[in-house]
Amino acid sequence: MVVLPTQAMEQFSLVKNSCKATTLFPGIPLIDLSKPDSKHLLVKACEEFGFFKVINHGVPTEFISKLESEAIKFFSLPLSEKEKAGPPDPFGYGNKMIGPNGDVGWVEYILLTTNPGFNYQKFESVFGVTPEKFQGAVNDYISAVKKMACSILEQLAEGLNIQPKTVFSKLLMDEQSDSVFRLNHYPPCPDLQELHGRNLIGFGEHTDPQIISVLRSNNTSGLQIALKDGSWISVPPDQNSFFINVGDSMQVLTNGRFKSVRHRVLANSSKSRVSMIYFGGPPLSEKIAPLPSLMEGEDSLYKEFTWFEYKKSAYKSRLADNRLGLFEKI
Ligand code: GA4
Repeated sequence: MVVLPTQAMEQFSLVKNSCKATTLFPGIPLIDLSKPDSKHLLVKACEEFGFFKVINHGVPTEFISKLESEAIKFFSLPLSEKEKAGPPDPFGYGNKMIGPNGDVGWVEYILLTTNPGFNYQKFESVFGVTPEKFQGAVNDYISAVKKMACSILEQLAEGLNIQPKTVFSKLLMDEQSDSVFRLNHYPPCPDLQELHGRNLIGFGEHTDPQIISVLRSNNTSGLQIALKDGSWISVPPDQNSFFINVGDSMQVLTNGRFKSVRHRVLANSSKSRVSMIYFGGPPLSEKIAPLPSLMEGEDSLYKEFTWFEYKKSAYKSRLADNRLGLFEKI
């Protein structure tokens, strides 16, 4: 067994083992998107957890497995090769360092923008002269997942009784939508036994700044979400389903009715975890403010801001910060 020197372990965050990654929580809302009553269940899940799992999602299995195998191929390359596709500034390959402000995790990743004109040149040296296979797998996957995200957003608008039903989905459908895509690889950490009842952080606790995030992972556990009382629960992995997170912008659009969920990933001692996440965001110039039809005489809980302003401020923050705090009215 390779034993990491204590010094090397010290740069990573450890958390008390109050909730083992292996003690899985059975109560995550499960929503069948093919059922006619799903809109009400979606609203309830966004209010209670800001998190839920969907089945009968319509994303072809072939797109998922193609992208997963491309991702595994990439992450299996020698570090020196992968680094040719880095650093993530903000797009590209990253290893252990997350964001620009000193966060670290037991993770390596690829961050991409979903903009149609994105230049895959950085990946050329890694995938050969033509990175088309990787690019094709990413594009097929993103289009299918975006379609599902938009259908969920339309059902949410219907469930909330707001019109038009495209109020949320049009933000992702816009050509200028500022959405991001992330492939994460959490290598197994064999030395976890040495941590005396503590867990090693793969990806530190945070909320997602965007509107909605769509996550799919292989069958390795690690993802945890925080409940309203602040306790952490482990999400049972399910490689055939998608997990949906409410993001900060959605919390604002609904004036706090939907909660942006705090989540994190713990490292696993024996299994490697691979996840793929689509973060659906609005155009940079979009004003993010509670929808008037949801206010019913209430005051807005937030100062008005554009997505550009929120993003700028997010990139100055640490992962665990409460980014919406700066925009709350007192
Ligand atoms: C969290 C959600 C997405 O993974 C991400 C992350 C981004 C990054 O990894 O570059 C951020 C983080 C995320 C929020 C605060 C800033 C920016 C790291 C960080 C410390 C891609 C995103 O959009 O915001």
